[in-house]
Amino acid sequence: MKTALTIAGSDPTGGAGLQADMMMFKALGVNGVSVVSVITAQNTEGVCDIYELPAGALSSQITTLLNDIKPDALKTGMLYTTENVKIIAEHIQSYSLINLVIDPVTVSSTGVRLAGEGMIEALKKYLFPLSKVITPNINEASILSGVSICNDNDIKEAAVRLRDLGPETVIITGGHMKGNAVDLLFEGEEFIRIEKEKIKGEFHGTGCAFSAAVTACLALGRTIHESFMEAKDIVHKAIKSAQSPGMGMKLLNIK
Ligand code: PXL
Repeated sequence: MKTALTIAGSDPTGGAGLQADMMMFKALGVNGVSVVSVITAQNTEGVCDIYELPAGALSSQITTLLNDIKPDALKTGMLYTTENVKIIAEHIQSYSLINLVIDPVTVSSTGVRLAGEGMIEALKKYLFPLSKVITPNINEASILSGVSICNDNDIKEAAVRLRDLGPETVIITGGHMKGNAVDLLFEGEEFIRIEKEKIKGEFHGTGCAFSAAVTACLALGRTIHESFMEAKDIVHKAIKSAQSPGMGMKLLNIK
């Protein structure tokens, strides 16, 4: 069985973060392993508190796990601190990990900042050059590239700029744009675009689910194009059958 690793924040609702990633790995038939990078206190109405881990806790979790299990692919989610970014980059290099998917989490669905001081710059400098794919949404792509995104051409411009920072592939997910949900994949030559009808509602964890699905597919040995299509499809289905366990946003029904 193939193994995928997530290094991400804990979300007690299970709608996002490492809990959602593990569900997606399972749904795609991949053995999931997880390392927690930061702890959030939240419910479906929003993020209340963010707690950093004690010094050494991230590094210890990664080395202990990797001394035993070598993942076929891995993803990063909410990392929050510059220090976390640097630790992860060091371990990816020292353990020669491949198939790194970066979900550059910066803001929650309810608008709370999920990136501490300097984290975004560190992500670009230390992790992007090691990655196979980065999967920003429109807001994240705009923050990371400096391009203010209003139309399809702006998305392409952002993708080109982001790829110049080192990732092999850039996938910008467009579910947060007005109109249909348009996702764009850029590997350096042509732009590949998938458009799907947008489903009405406020959903939590779509970015986590998408990047986890891409990671699982890469672990299974699929190409980046196949992973993109399959991830888009499974997330679309999970959004269509989303549930409301609480009083706030809907959570995806990953299966
Ligand atoms: O959806 C982004 C995200 C990722 N990871 C964690 C989160 C959130 C949003 O709230 O809490 C842990």
